[in-house]
Amino acid sequence: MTREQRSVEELSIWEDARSMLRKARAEGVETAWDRLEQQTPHCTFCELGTTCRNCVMGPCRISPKATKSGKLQRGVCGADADVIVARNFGRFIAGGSAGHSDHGRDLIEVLEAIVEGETTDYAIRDEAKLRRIAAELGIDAAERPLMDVARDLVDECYSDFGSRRKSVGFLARAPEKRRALWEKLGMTPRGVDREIAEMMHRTHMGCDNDAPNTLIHAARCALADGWSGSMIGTELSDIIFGVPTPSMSTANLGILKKDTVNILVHGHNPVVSEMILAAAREPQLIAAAKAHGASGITVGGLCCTGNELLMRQGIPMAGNHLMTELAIVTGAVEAVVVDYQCIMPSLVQIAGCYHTRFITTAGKARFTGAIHFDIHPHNAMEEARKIVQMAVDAFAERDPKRVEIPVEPVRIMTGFSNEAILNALGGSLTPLLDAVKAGSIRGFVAIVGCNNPKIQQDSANVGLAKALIERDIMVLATGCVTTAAGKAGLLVPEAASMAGPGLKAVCTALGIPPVLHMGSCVDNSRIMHLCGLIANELGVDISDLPVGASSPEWYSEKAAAIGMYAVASGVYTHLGLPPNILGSQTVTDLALNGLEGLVGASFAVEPDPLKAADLLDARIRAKREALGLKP
Ligand code: BF8
Ligand code: SF4
Repeated sequence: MTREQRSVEELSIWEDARSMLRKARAEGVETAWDRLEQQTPHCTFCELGTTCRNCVMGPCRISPKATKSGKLQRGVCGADADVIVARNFGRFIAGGSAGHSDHGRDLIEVLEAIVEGETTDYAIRDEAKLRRIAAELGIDAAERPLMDVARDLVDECYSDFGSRRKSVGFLARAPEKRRALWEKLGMTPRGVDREIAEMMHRTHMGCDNDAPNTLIHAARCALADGWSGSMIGTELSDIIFGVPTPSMSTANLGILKKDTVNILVHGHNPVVSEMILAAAREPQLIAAAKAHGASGITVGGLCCTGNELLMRQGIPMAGNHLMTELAIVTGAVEAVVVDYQCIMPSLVQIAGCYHTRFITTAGKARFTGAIHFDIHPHNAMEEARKIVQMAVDAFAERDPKRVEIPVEPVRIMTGFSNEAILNALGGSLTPLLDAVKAGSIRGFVAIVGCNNPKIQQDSANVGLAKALIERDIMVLATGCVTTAAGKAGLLVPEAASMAGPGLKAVCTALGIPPVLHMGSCVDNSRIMHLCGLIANELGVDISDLPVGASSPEWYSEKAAAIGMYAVASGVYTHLGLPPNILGSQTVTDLALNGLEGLVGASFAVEPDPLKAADLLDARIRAKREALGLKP
């Protein structure tokens, strides 16, 4: 099937993944790992970032070596490697920022539909949070009718996407020092769509031909994502679906049940998946499942929409990015219902090898060969019921001989929103900061992001998390790292036994895990907000805090945008593999070193998770010493 097939043990650290890879191979089902082998070796120019397709005088590619005449190569227009790499990276960041932020905008549209009475399927579940967020953004929120306040909040959020502002609304959450620095550097994000559009403009032929200047705008574009587009996504999701609170759930492919109708929700936005879950809990659909011989309906999560429902509703998690294909290979999935982002097009073909219905729901994310339901706020519940009924009907076609559910699920704890963390601490950050000052918690590292078939699945995600907690560094997990940490047993209070003595004592006292699940990838905005709160409490900048970020197995444009806004916010950020920038010495130097002088943080690239733990540890040690704390 492939040129040099690697053993399943080399591809993933998990038994559920390995079993399903064996089954996929036996049944002739192609996976991302097979396609990676077909695509290897990759184009060197593309890996280095030195190809340009921005106009039809090209495409052009720049060799890292000088030409025979000794001159450095340039594109037809005269762009050199620095310009081409910076332009490509800028567009990459704009792509990621657009993804998160357009997701945020969809939440504004749902809130608007609630306010305008266009839907009864959605409601404002957390009125107090709505009033609190509105007041934070300068809206008179105290005595007025709820819908009037909500209407103003809708307007306020839409305005963050436009061109009329000097800075986005939630930027006030960042420390004053940081905002002054952004202003000085020309990095203050003014409007989400504006910064994304300006990045497309700057990277047209004949515009921004100064690599550092392009990268400054890439940072501004990413900051618009982290402090506005994503932040709006998180805050409005909490208002509409509820603020997450700690609860227990389970993870891995063992959450699929032989005797239930199994529906997996995949993608990012809770707008559709919340409705699927609500429909699947309705008595008449459960009765329909029973009429087909099933004992009920299981709704399991994949990727970030799974995280959203895990955080708020405690649904079980079937897996992360590289488990999405393998979940279908169990032969026990009646339907995969998707919205958008990170959904491999291959799922259509794999679903076609089984009885699985592959169902799309967003006009902006159609898949040829899929069954499509066009879901909007006004018809969401009605369509969700039809989808669940379709899954129930598919149960009759399940072939028990092809069903293999390889493992038993493991327990996980979830739901650590900032509100929940503050609540667990008795309403103030003081106990947490006291633990940091005393050195029981030496610092915090957010481990975020994806799987990438170039890396043994979850080896780096889990390896880094374990190495950090051993050193009394608390880990905050979002996105696809969640299921990785959960499967490794790190998301339960008992995992405190794997932590260093200080962190173990804190976790035991509070009854929390040493790795806290804080949500989906847009919820990295919760972590930015928390950094702002802690820095303000201590009267310092975010770059002074003993914190770090890491994306050990990242793959996506969105992960790059997250890394960029973390660094631009002052958080030292580790990546397990480099972006496609190595063809430019200027851009590479800036990312790995130069940004430190500008924004007080930089990227570090290190494939080995233990060496990455050393880098993050050294950073935390230095920041603690600078704050006058024992390292
Ligand atoms: O936004 S972690 S593989 S699912 S990009 Fe995608 Fe990466 Fe998963 Fe969520 Ni985030
Ligand atoms: Fe080539 Fe310049 Fe056109 Fe890019 S913009 S394809 S480098 S001519």
